[in-house]
Amino acid sequence: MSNVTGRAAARLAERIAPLMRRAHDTADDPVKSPRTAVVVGRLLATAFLVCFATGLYSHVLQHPASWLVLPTRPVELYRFTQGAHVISGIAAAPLLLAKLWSVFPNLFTWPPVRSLPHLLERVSIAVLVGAALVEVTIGLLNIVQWYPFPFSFRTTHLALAWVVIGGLSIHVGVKLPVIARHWRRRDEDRHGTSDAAGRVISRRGFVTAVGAAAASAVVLTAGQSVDALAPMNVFAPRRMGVGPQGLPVNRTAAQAGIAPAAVGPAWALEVHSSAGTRAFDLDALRRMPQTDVVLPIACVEGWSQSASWRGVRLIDLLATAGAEPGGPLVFTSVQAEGAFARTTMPPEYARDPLTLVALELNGSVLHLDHGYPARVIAPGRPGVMQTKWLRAIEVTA
Ligand code: HEM
Ligand SMILES: Nc1nc2c(c(=O)[nH]1)N[C@H]1C(S)=C(S)[C@@H](COP(=O)(O)O)O[C@H]1N2
Ligand SMILES: [Mo]
Repeated sequence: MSNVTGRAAARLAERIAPLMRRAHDTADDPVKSPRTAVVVGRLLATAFLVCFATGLYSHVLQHPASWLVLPTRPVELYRFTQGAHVISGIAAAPLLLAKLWSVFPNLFTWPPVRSLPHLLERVSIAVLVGAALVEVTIGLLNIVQWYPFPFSFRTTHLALAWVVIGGLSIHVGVKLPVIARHWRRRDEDRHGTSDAAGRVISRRGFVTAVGAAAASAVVLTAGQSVDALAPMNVFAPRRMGVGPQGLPVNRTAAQAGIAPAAVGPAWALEVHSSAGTRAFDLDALRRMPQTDVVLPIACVEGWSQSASWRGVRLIDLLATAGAEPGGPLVFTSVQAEGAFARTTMPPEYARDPLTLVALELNGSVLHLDHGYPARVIAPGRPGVMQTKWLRAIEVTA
């Protein structure tokens, strides 16, 4: 019996082997050399590592451990890290495609498995490639606010980040000898080669073209977070300076279901603490000492912009209400539903003198879409935590 299957397998292999060899040769060309794979791979690995570090930072800011004191300075730190995350992510897309193209002929390796280590290596690369493609694709879909997939973006993106970085570590470890051999340019890498049809193919030309593609993708989108590049922002979903009061809006009052009556004359901001409940209507807030700060809105989706805010220092408001921030504070929005209707703020932000209950933006009363009558603005925090249309603040000791 085993003899029969053995012979069938051998005959099948005999048929497949030449097909695989032909596929390999068709896909192969002088550009797809180990040197190309190493040069593109270095850029891609750098982009992935920047994404991983800044992505984890973003995660920690949104899910802080109670023992961790988060930095409130520099005020633009999160603007910088999340800007770098999305910039590196965008650069990673063309680099990933180029990298896969440069190693594509290896898909037709024959025999497919030579040994147990070879099997493990191929499986780890399959996992790495799959995870990286999905990670980059859903990341790009997220920044254009399109969620055609049925799973939670953040949970999947975070889990795949570990898979990608784990797979990348194994891959680099296994390939270390090849990487070392081709780290520096060698004589045979220097010149173009001619293929069978006599066309000159230059590895450096390919790598330059890939670099140019990645650089263009960055330059034409990074203006959503980098002021100097703002004029060249053609493809990013948000434009600096475009929106009410010169600042983009992520979710409008209408989209958040804010009823005008809920933010009308009857509106008041409640502060709950062990000292009891105090309510501040808009006039009461306006009569308190006002502070001006310049702080960015830095959206997790990668757009950001600095703005001038004016309002009541949170720490002053809490003191007036007799509250002392010992533990996390809970902010509730007039918005009834959605992930941002309630947010939590570690006490280090509440104690920072730059953290405001803002009433004005860029010189005039907050636009309804920016959170009228009052919104929170704190240094170094992701935009999602800068709760608009405030209704209540709960202070825990
Ligand atoms: C290998 C590449 C990547 C890695 C390792 C990576 C890693 C991460 C990690 C760990 C997070 C935090 C997730 C969380 O808060 O639970 C994150 C968030 C995010 N990533 Fe990536 N990422 C990559 C590529 C991309 C790309 C290509 C884009 C888009 C251009 C992107 C856009 C985002 C966005 C918008 C968030 C914020 C999600 C949120 O908090 O709502 N990422 N990323
Ligand atoms: N109540 C509430 N607050 C919110 C949001 C929201 O949807 N609802 N969006 C948040 C997000 S994701 C960002 S980036 C900022 C954007 O602030 P802006 O619209 O004033 O620019 O508001 C945050 N505050
Ligand atoms: Mo955001």
